[in-house]
Amino acid sequence: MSNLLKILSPFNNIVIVCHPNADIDSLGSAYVLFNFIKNFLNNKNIVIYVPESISSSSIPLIEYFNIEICNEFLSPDIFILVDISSLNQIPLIKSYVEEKSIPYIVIDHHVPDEQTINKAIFFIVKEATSTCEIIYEIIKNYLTDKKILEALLAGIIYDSRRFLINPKKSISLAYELINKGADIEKILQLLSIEQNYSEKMAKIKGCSRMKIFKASSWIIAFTYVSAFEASVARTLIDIGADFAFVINESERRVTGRIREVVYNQVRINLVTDIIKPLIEKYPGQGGGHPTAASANFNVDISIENLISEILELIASKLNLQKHLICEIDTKK
Ligand SMILES: [Mn+2]
Repeated sequence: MSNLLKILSPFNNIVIVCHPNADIDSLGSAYVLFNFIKNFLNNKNIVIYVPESISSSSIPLIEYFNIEICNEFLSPDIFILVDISSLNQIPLIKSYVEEKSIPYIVIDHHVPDEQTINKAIFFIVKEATSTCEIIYEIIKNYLTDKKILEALLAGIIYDSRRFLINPKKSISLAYELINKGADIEKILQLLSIEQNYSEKMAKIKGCSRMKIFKASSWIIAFTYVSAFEASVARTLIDIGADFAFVINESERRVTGRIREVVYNQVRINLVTDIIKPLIEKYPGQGGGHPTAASANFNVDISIENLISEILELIASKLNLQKHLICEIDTKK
């Protein structure tokens, strides 16, 4: 961590950047870094910046931790990108980097975007279930404040999907944080606060509009909604789909999820096998994890077209002929 502090020491205006629709892994990481830097480097002007919106599930936690979020920043000297793999996700920051040569640091656990990493003045990017996990490993010897421990715990619980992903690591880290004083009951309670009406509606609509395909013994589900795509995709996986793709036609976006055990078996990587080939054919930006990723296109693609393209990619990865993937009649 001293490396990070050393690199930051000449800069006065530090902007910590979360990803759009910031979740608690991104916000928790930003909050912990904010306090860490404040503690060790005096007289710095630091803000946490969130482009666009905040994920609705983060709101109770923002209130509990009292995280101050800025929608603007003045003359930044350096950016710290947390839980973000590519500058393409944050066009405003990208323009500062390109036009004003503002340096940046990346701390992240997604599949790295080479271009973004190569231009960073410093990065800590590795495979982990959450960015909070990476930050914890770096600063664990300096941690004493209960809220800081809890912010890391919240990010770890959230991104591990309550210890379903990489349980051995996430449970042991949570155990360490609890032993140091984090109140896991409080955090679990904040993470389970009733979702809002529109999110519930999006999930229910998403389920009712599903198109289902069978590829050997795998179930591939597609649907469309106009918001909460990640949450809808997770719901489709929760109810039994092995692959879930949620299309937001007006925003020209597709969000995919693969069930973890399926990924371990078939090794279809959403980022490299689905999203990347799609954005090569239909220009856009995309990224994420092997089992959770999304793409934003710059051109219109119909839902039918997108479904057909994705099925084609899955078929070729599974070494299946596309016609062997059949649609399931949901009326029977
Ligand atoms: Mn994350």
